[in-house]
Amino acid sequence: MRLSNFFMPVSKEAPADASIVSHQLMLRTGMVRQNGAGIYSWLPLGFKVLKRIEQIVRDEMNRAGAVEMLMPTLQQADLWRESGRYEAYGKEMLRIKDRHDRDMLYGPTNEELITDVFRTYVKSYKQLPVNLYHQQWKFRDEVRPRFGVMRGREFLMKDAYSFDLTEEGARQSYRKMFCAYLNAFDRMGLTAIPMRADTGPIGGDLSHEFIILADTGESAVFCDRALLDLPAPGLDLDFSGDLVPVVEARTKFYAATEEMHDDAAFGALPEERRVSARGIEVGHIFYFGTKYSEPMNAVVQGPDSQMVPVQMGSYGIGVSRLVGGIIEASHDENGIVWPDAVAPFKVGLINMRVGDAACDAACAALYAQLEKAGIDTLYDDTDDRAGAKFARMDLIGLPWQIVIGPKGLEKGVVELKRRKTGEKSELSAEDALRRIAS
Ligand code: 5CA
Repeated sequence: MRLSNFFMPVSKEAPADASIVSHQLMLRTGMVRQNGAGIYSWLPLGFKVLKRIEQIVRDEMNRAGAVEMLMPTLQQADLWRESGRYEAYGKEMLRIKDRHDRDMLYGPTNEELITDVFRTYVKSYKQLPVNLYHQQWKFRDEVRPRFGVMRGREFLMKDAYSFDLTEEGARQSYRKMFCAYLNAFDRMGLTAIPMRADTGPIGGDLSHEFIILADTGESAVFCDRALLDLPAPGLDLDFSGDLVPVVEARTKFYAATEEMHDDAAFGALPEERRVSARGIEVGHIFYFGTKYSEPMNAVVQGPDSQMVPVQMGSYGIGVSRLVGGIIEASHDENGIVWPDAVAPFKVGLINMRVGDAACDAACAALYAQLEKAGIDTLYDDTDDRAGAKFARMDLIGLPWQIVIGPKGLEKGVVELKRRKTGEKSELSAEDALRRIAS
């Protein structure tokens, strides 16, 4: 992408109405534009990151055997009356009437809708297990939308729903999601810690929140330091195998959110292992048995011909919240430092002297090669001052920068900079390309 042709309204000043660094940086880099309290337009740069996160989530859901679909944002109130949640959900739910005076709502979550899909088509235990997910916008009329996309009113969520015949089957589905989450967050460059959590309006008795540690996190969290260094299960994990040890390797350590915190158990840890911090909830998984299947009559015929309500769980990831969360976890005084896997572009190519025939030709040639190699590149072909170009490239935080100027070209070299470390080297354009591609 040529910057002269892109839409990236970067501003120099820190916005006055943003209190945390990720929100400030998202506004300064022109990733989002607020349209109302907790409601945002995703401008091209922010949209690219959102799509990258969505794709990682999709890969890891698919790898764990979940199947993607898409449900609507608007739902019929009648389904929620069946589960009993229409009244129970309270003011967070945006209630709407259509022209026929029918009660509708903008979905804050999808347990009812997916249970209705399931009961329509699945009648026998032989069709189980099933895990269906989508990535769709939700609306929750939060009392205090704040911190930009981290606590929005309209936000993008990945929500998956599992259906099993038995409780043990449902627990296995839960474990698959548990492991898939660790891999997905790891791919995004995050250390997400599963913590025992309260189930709130979703319900059920088994639940983990996946928390990344950050000073600006909304919740107080407590965990064993050992959890910070545990590697993710890895992309070669066999999801059809025994996942109990993989999950237990994590759940054996103390980790809890404020609501579930047990001071005595935490205090029993050696002091140097006690981590008391603030965290951002990027995912939340639930096992709730028959809470929805029973009232909504989602039953299947079991092996003994009896009709039984299915065992369910639901599994959410805050896709749009993650954009802010990743910035909270990865930035420095000059701006964002995108982890490679979620960066909007992999490379920023800076032409130091636009209009100079040699610089223009060298940049055009390298830009073409990068694109040909499938390396997403933002080519700064504007005639802004060199200093302004460097600052802007640091601010938007692409993993690699390549600077091409007249002095280097005389020596036959370009400058390659790794944003994360600030490490710079001079090398030929071909070697720069090779380094980035590896
Ligand atoms: N139905 C279940 C799981 S599918 C559910 O709704 N879970 S949840 O309420 O915990 O939401 C799932 C994830 O969405 C949360 O972990 C969080 O990362 C994200 N999320 C929740 N509320 C907001 C919000 N107001 N703004 C941005 N992200 C949010």
